[in-house]
Amino acid sequence: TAEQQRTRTGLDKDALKRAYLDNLFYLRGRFLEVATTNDLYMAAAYTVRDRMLARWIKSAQTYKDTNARTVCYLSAEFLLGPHLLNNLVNLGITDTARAAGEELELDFEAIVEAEEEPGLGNGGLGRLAACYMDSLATLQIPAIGYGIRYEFGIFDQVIVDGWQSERGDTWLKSGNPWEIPRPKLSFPVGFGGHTEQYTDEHGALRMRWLPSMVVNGMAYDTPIMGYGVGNVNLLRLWKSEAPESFDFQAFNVGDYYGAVHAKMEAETISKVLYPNDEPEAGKALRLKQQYFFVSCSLQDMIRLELNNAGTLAHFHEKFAVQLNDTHPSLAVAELMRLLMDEYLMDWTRAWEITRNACHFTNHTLLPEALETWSVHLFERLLPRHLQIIYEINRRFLDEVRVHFFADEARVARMSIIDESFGRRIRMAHLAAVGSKAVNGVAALHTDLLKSTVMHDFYEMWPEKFHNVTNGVTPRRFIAVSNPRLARLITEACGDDRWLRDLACLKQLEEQAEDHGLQAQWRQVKTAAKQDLANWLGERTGFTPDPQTLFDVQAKRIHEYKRQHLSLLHIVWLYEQIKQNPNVELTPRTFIFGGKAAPGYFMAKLIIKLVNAVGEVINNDPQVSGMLRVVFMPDFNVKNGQRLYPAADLSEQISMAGKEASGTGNMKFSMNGALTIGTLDGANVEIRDEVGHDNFFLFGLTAPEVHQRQAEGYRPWEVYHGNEQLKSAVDLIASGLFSHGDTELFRPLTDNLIHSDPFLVLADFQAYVDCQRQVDRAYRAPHHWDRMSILNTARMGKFSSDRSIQDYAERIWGVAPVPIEA
Ligand code: 26V
Repeated sequence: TAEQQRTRTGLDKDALKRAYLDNLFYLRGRFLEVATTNDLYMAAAYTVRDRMLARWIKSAQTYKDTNARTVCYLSAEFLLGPHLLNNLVNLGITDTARAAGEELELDFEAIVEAEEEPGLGNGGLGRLAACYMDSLATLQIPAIGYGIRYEFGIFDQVIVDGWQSERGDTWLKSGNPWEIPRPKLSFPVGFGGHTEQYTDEHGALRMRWLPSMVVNGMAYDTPIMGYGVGNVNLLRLWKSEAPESFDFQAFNVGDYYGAVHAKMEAETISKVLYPNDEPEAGKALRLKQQYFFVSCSLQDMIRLELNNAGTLAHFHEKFAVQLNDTHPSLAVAELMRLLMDEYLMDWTRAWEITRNACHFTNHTLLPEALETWSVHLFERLLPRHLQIIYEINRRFLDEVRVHFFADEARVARMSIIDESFGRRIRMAHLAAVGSKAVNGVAALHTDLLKSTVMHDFYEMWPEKFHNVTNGVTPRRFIAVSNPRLARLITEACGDDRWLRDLACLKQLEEQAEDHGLQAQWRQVKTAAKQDLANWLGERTGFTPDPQTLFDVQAKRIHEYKRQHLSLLHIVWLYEQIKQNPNVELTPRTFIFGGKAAPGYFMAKLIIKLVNAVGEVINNDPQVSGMLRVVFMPDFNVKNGQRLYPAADLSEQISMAGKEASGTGNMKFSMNGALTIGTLDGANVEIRDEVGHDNFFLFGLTAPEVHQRQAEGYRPWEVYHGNEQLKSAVDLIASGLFSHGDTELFRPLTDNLIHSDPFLVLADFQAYVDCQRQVDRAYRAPHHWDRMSILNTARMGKFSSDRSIQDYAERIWGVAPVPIEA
């Protein structure tokens, strides 16, 4: 049985082969000859998972024994992306697994492709959580990610007649081999009902909450493997279920349909991921989701601490709770409730623990994105929490009154309750008051946070505010997605230390001018472009030419991100070529990707315009070889991994002051794309790192934007004052891209001319001029290759390892607990 054991854990080729056939037979009931692609994938997944389990158990045991402080990352979203190849890379057995596959005559790539990714997030915020889980494990920091196991993640996007159409995501339909259900690990979560006061056995007045409905949260555990270490951390996602007793009771009184209905209602809570970027998602179900996962997670932490220490007095020393935006900010009220109502602690001690356990990250300054919930809804759903929030607020506002002596205007601004239109709870205020630290996600964003939306809080508690610039994991976004580049970097650096310590990439700098490296660098890029071209050809019917410059904008579709600024440039280019077929231009392929929130009309119209412009341009023989436009459908983690390696130019063109950080910008740059961008979010820091000469900067700065708007911005004056801009806008309105329909794109062009809230027209000329410089630079290949190499070489700062190191030292005060590989 030592031999059997090795079949489960051995990392050599023969062990992998034996394990694979074993799993295929015993877990899927198949021989190779009759297995479906899904069977082949599942057997591979189980084979890899087996190799993580012993390390997972050992990690959990060691963490428990050492009593180390554990990071609990609370996030409504984890946008993990496919596990299989990532886990192979982190285990360090990709080549062995490929060789084992070959000997079994398996199609390794097809098996990797077969995985349906868990899309449990919208975009940047959810993907950041996933990168941070990877880095926490890699840095050997004990951590648990807590979230929701949505049955339906982000919708699949299909393009029908140029329009986005949404298809339900069915990531669980063929089974999820990475998760382990824990039916016995579940917690009750109440909703509704009322509260009552009572006197406990010591004569103290206490509150109890008698909810009208209770659901159970059941744990599903996924191992998160660190790179090159033995540490495996835990991602624990909660699924809502009806308590068994519930339907039984109803069944006994004969209300069978009532019972089924109650069960359905309970299961609805974790059914579907909401778009986070659509205003007016203020639905009760969303608040229920937030409370549901926060309560389960805190109950779980309390269980762990009571098992270990037998008391909750040191809860905050044991756990560093990180609130990923305001979605989990109810944790502040829920931890207070649990400590006081369930564990009979007094207010002062409970507040001390809460305020020292929680930390809050803000991810956006957009006013319409700042979460508030009506007091009304709270009264109905969470009456006890409302009381607690009132009491937190009462005590807090008294502090404000003393601190800013007799400044009632300030009190009103800072209150957790917004009294202006209907009473609403400001979740960011609750999170800030109840946390030890508040952080923004890029230097500029943190500065703006301190000077605008959280200015009063910053003045009251300057020491509470921190900046932690976002980062992304080089394991997934270089090693997994761009193996050719990874190999070349390792060769050029002499070893693969850079994958653990991205600052090592600096070594590439001295070779940036080396024509030998440059040639290889270009080959790697061209091969990735060819791969992408083939994929796009299969999916869209249009195969781009890898010899053209690949100009890519991939991110959620949003007006503030200004995909339409790029479109105006494309239309302008088209006019130039039509007017003068000999105009000197660098042949380009513009590639767009991104989902629009299902209810966001303008974003959907932008997608339609990309496709409409593409249809006309791509079919115009006069511009063939010069200009192409393609929309990559269903941009998600998996498709992102095809895009980042293939980009020559990365578009990061949001209106300055609007993009909190951006993280796609980092993924592109790591893969050797140059950036054209505004001084927004992390672009500012990327430009400082890669060198100002290696970054194409344009556009108004955040203070200039502010000033323009304060003066009264009049886009129609810009429109009438710039002939080229006017003709580009007019061309869109003319019907050229809409089969003569002059109404279709009118909402977009009218909005630009008459309102233009994101200063697209104001930045148009600067953008076009900057793109001309890009054109010129691309025509000098050695110069371009050098800049490309320098971009990759100087991306050390943007590894999520650095971000997590910052959090660990400056915010959480946690130390590594090494587990041997
Ligand atoms: C929410 C809303 C709601 C109302 C309509 C407009 C709107 C726009 C965006 C959002 C998203 C808010 C949270 C979020 O996803 N922020 C993103 O977080 C990333 C990770 O920190 C960061 O890189 C992105 O810049 C930031 O937009």
